[in-house]
Amino acid sequence: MAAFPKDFLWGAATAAYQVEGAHDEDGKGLSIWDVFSHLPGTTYQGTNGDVAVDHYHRMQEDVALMAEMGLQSYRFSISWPRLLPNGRGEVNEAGVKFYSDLIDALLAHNIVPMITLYHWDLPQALQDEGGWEVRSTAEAFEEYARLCYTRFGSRVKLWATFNETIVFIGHGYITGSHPPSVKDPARAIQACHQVFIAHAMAVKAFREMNIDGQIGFVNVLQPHTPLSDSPEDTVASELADAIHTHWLYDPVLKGTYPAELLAQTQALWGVPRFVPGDDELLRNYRCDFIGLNYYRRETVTANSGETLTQSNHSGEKNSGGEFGFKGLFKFVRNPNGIYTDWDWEIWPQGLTDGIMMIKERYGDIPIYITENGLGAKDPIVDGNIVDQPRIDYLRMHIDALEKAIALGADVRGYYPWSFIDLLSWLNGYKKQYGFVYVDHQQNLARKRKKSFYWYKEVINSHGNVR
Ligand code: BGP
Repeated sequence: MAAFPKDFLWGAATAAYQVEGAHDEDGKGLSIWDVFSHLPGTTYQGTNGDVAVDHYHRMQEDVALMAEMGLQSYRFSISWPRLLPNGRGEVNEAGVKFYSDLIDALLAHNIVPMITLYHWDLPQALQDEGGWEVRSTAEAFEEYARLCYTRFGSRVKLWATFNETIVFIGHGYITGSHPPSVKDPARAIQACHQVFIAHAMAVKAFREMNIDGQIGFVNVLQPHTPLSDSPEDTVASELADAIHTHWLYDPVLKGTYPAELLAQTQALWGVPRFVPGDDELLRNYRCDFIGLNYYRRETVTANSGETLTQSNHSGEKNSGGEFGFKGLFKFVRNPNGIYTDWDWEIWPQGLTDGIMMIKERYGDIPIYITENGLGAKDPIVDGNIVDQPRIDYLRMHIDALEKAIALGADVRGYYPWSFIDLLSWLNGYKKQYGFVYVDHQQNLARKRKKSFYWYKEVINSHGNVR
């Protein structure tokens, strides 16, 4: 018998910019991704989410497919500029209606909605005022969160404030590959701080408005393994843990930054700068749950050289290069690892280990696996999408998840990425993740993949058949 608790939710996930399209329809304002993706050379072969997979117009059809698959929960994000075209102030009622209809459609099929408030599509109007580097964006986020609670709060019980701060801040302010394309670690740390404050403000509003539900935060779960047992690699791996994990999880789960690292960044760059009251906000308004996005682990070695930011966006194996911070650590290929075409290591044990690491450091916090999946170029045989590698990947990770539950972790749901093929931010439409295929040659027609039928059986048997 599988160890999945009775109320465990079998879900799937997407994000607004990656599926909706209709980027300038029905009163929607532009997001930073609408603007950035139109600048030459920013994305893979100039791909963008103007149309994406047209979920905005095909929402009912997509929800019908979710229902057919037996999905028990659907994690999606709200496009902030679709509700508030200027980031604050005037409400776009057509945008509210879209999400309201989506929620109703899900509930009509007994699919539990999980909302992510921020999956990277900041209103451009707020970026123009300084984006995450200024406190007024955190204040606007609270206004946006309150609007969502008011309009959807009686129907939605699961809320996440932010998706993967390390990615949108790291790429937005250190590597420069996401908007606003800055390359300055000090500015990254300050922007990251405003995000934690925005999160705490949104949690405070959630408590003040007595919303009947749970609110959490979604982080990348990325275990680190030293390349060798040399003291240098061990230190490098510990540093990666501190910067990539503790810095992002501690403020939202413990309400404080890791003390040693905080002292170092403040001595080095004078950031993060606190304003009076920040300490209390972080301490008093912590998460009800943590969402973990797990794809891969990283193998770590000491880096005496420069900052490295090369990665594989083409899906040509071994075109990845290395990633690392000057003088601290770098991520390198594990000589024994099995890799995807985008050079991400497939290592299911990391899901068990990562969950247990979270439990050990943060205690019995409820956990949702909010993303997990395989990005691949799916084989098509006689018109059928035979995505066996995805089935194998997910099966191994469900095994790993079951192990963590058996070891005592309080995991309440599993949301593979993604429900449907969608736009990968920097990798275009070539990198597929979905249970549902989208035919870009045939007017974006939906087709069920092999994994669709497989996951349906997993859900139907509550994880027993897989
Ligand atoms: C996560 C994001 C998702 C999604 C996924 C796959 O970081 O939350 O939005 O894109 O990774 O990543 P990619 O599309 O780069 O393969």
